[in-house]
Amino acid sequence: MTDSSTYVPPAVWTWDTESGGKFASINRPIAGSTHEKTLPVGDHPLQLYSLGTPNGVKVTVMLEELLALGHEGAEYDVYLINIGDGDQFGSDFVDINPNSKIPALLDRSTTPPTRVFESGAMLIYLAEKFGEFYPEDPSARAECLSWLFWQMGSAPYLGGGFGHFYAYAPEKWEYPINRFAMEVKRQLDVLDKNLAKRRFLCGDDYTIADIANYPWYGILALGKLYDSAEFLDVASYKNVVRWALEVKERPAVKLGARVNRTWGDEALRVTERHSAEDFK
Ligand SMILES: N[C@@H](CCC(=O)N[C@@H](CS)C(=O)NCC(=O)O)C(=O)O
Repeated sequence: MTDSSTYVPPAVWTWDTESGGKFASINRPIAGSTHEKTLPVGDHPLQLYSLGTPNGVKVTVMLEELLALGHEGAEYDVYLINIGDGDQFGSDFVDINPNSKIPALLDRSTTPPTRVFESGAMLIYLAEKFGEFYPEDPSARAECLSWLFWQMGSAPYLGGGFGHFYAYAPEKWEYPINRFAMEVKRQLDVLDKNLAKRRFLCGDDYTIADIANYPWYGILALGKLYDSAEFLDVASYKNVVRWALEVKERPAVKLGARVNRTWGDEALRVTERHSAEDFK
């Protein structure tokens, strides 16, 4: 790779260099499948293909929350998609998610089956399908959607920006780390100021906005993302920490966070989930 101080972009970018960094081997500039691959299908209406990253956990937490409320229709099979091995480029997966990223959801209770890609779209789909964690009043719903879409728009700066350059890039470059640390601290302050006035992101009730934000900003505030707690001084965002500590204790959050985990405490990993028995 060219030194950043001497690099002059060519007139037309070409895909001919190894960028380095943790995910270099799976990144490519084209869409579509690379190989034929049939996905497994279980007995339940909802089939999820995912991995236990923050975007994947949003959906498994939502499903566990729905099951905790007694919605049997929320029973799901979830299969592991190993993005390091390129499973997201298999033909069946790309049919569900043309964007080749986990999570991907297929609802087989409809005819034809309904595909859903983008974790935020899945939260809204499930919230509407089961009538939970989503305010009915249009103004309250708009506030909930605002914080949900805030997360969808903001987290790429945290993950793809700050996390990439602080934790995964092949070298530490001051310019991008400064730029994204500044933005992530601003985002934490946005949340902190909101949570100074509210118990949950949209008010008194726990909603899909909390479910979407917790695996990113809650985990960050609890000092468990990118080993960055001291660098970002996350403890100073006291309202975010208070909110994260409350959400963390929800039984469904604990269960959902274990699903599709292939790292961390082995005793807690549930690499595939087909029923509540899998947690035992
Ligand atoms: N906006 C998408 C982001 C999904 C996403 O970035 N997934 C990552 C893992 S957290 C992924 O599958 N990466 C594989 C790749 O980029 O090839 C969502 O929220 O569903």
